[in-house]
Amino acid sequence: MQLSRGDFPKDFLFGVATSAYQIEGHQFGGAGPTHWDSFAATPGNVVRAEHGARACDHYHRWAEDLDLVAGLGADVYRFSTSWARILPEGRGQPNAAGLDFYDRLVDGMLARGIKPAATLYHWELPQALADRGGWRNACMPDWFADYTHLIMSRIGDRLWSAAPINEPWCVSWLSHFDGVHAPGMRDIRATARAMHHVLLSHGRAIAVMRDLGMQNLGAVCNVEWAEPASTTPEDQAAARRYDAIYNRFFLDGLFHGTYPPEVLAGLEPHLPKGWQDDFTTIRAPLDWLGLNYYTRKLIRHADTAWPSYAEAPTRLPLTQMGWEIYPDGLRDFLIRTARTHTGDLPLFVTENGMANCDTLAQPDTARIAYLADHLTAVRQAIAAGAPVAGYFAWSLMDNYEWSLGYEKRFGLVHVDFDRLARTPKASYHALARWWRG
Ligand code: IFM
Repeated sequence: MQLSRGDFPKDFLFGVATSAYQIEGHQFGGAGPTHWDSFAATPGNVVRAEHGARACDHYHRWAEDLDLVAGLGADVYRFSTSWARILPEGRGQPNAAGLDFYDRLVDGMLARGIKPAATLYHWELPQALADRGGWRNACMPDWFADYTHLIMSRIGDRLWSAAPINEPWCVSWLSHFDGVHAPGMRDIRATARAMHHVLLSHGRAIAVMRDLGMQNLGAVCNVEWAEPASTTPEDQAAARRYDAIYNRFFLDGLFHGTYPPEVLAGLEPHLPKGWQDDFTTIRAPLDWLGLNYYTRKLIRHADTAWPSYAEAPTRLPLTQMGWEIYPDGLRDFLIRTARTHTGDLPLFVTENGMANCDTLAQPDTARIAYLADHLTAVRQAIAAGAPVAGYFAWSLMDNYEWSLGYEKRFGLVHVDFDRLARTPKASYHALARWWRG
């Protein structure tokens, strides 16, 4: 399928996204230890115990990588700053080399005509803060606000946009309830506190950035379309609980100043005292909302403790992650979110893409089809009235896929992790044709 810029509204923006720990090479440049380093060093947590010490060595190869972004014809580059690179202990003494690195990176984008879109936290919590309870600790919003002030005083004047926290569900639920990401906890109380503190930290960071005079501030939530596996009332209620935990908890907090009753049924006893008083901060007005969308889940009732749901098998094709390919979910999410939460606020698809068993010998035609189908879903959402203003492909290049290590390849650019050579895939060339056309 051929797509082009002309298929989208006049000012629609196209971009690619990455994150610090997944590409930079955390051992370089004086960054401090993070909870991902300890998580990965613990046997059984990460495939082959792989970690982000070298990753794609973007720390040294950033100029070549920004040339690749420019070569795509991208308007915007969504990157993240690493808290532990800027403040190796999480607080206190900054790492001058870390601040300098992000200065160079932002200037490098501007020099190539690329708009810099920063995210302040994409998961590499400084270990010193993890030692103090991490996202469970009620001091996190203060610490996050201090970190925000430090880095944004340095680069905030040149950013096109900024968002505090990538994917609050992953930071809290996936990491403290499912135990799949660092810190690998499975504890309902830790989960409730992390979920609330993540949103409160978001609100504090927005306030800090507004005080610095920054504009175009947003939030980035990952969303998953949930459908009941059958028409039974039990399965329907299970799908609603899944949707409430995964999607609506964060959107309701940010835009309605409430939490869904389905979530409070399980988490309310574990939320920090006085949580109801924090919504003025959490609901700080935003300039846009970003949705990261990859897949849908079919959900059935399970006879377990709350939240009493389980995933049901699907018959649709899967990506290398085992995720169902379901572009309609992106269309429906964009339409639903505008209707239920954001109204006229601009929406961005801040991540979308697929992992594929890519080799240099084969063109990644499956990824080209995935991207075309999801961009078509975006067009359908726009036609239905959703104010979608941009789309970011995940990811610029193959990188560290967290607990799944380096074998899940999401990149438009192939990375040979021995030689660190970058080779644009067929999907890179297809996007470049569409975005330049
Ligand atoms: O690689 C991740 C990214 O860090 C956050 N969003 C989902 C991607 C694919 O799993």
